[in-house]
Amino acid sequence: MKKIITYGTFDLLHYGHIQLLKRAKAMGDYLIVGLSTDEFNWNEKQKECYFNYDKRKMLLESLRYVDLVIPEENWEQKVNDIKEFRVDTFVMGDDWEGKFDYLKEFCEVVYLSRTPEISTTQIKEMKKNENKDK
Ligand code: C2G
Repeated sequence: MKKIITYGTFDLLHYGHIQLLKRAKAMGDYLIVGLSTDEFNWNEKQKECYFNYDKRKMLLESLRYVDLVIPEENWEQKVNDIKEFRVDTFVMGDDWEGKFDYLKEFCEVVYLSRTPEISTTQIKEMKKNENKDK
């Protein structure tokens, strides 16, 4: 069984995230998602999530492409995750191109093209503008 892993916040889940997860799953048989906890998002990525970890986890677990969701609590856990789950391939969007090359010692590292024109930030902006127009 070929195992794939990817990590992210996946807040306000949108088709850019789905495209990434779909392509990641197509590379193997089993997809694990390291989902950033609320604390990790705030402390390390200065991201305040619209949906909390449990809701984001529930959304991901409802997707046909996702087989397992684990918490991402720090930047350093990736090596242990890859070893513990016997991961074959680590996948990230290419906005992270090169940032995780150190993982090549442990598994294949693949950066997939991001889906342009959609992001959680843009969704929030669109909502803000809609409210202004009201
Ligand atoms: N993504 C994408 N296209 C978009 C938006 C996001 O392909 N339009 C991808 C990102 O490249 C990433 C994944 O979807 O691979 C999750 O995106 P985020 O939730 O923004 O993840 P991020 O905050 O970048 O966290 O340790 C890694 C970090 O946890 C990644």
